[in-house]
Amino acid sequence: MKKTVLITGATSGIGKATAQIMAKNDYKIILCGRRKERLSELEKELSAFTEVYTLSFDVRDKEAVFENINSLPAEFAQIDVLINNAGNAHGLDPIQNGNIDDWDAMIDINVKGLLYVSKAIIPQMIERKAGHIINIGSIAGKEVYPNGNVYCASKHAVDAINNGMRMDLNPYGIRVGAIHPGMVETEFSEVRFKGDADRASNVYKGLDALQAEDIADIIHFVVSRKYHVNIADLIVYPTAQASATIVKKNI
Ligand code: NDP
Ligand code: 8X3
Repeated sequence: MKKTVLITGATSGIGKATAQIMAKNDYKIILCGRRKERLSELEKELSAFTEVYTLSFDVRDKEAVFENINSLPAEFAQIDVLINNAGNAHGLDPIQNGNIDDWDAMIDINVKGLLYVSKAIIPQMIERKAGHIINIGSIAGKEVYPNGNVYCASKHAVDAINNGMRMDLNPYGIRVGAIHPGMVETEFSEVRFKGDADRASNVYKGLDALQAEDIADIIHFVVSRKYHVNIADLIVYPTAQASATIVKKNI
């Protein structure tokens, strides 16, 4: 029987690429995100390969999270794999200049949103004593870099939640693991710099950054291991990057 995977943040970047690879590998897909038009475009594309369902909600809105996940039709109601991917950085400023709305967004989306979605899905995994949760962290959850302050804090929280989840769900045979990418060329920097496309593209200039498909490929690898194999924590850099602040650029 086909397994069902729910992906948050499937409208772009890592989430979208993950949906594409999982659809081609015989998983049923639930695509989540706020941008409805992108959800329906991707639904159309992926329906050539598998069954697809879309849910449009903001992960910050806890009622909407529960309502949407509880509204899934029977054919999609059993979620075998949850990919907690929705998230972004908002701003890159020293703490003393930080924008409080940016702080709220990062804590509310990257941390609380991930918790709400998990809370809505974990009970059914506990009942079945099976399931797989993949949390998309970041190297920002393993180290702190200048001006990264609150984004780094949000991803350190994801790292802690990932480890805590794995411990608490261990009695139920549920797999839990995190993937922590370095620089991936997606819309991430455009969001971080509030639509400043030049500043965003500069981040990836002069190096072979990771592409969303590289991380999607790894997510597929992690999910498709034999069930007794749980990849718990994985850091993935582009070869040109050695840490958040050490990047070899040819410019
Ligand atoms: P993108 O900006 O391309 O994608 C972010 C996704 O998150 C979008 O699909 C967006 O959908 C969704 N999202 C954002 N806010 C919300 C919200 N409030 N409610 C629901 N969905 C939301 O970035 P990436 O693909 O790069 O980012 C995916 C994950 O990877 C994030 O958690 C990010 O922190 C992490 N990451 C990224 C790295 C990078 O260098 N790119 C490196 C390390 C980690 P929509 O706007 O339609 O709601
Ligand atoms: C995204 C990578 O280096 O901007 O999480 O924190 S970084």
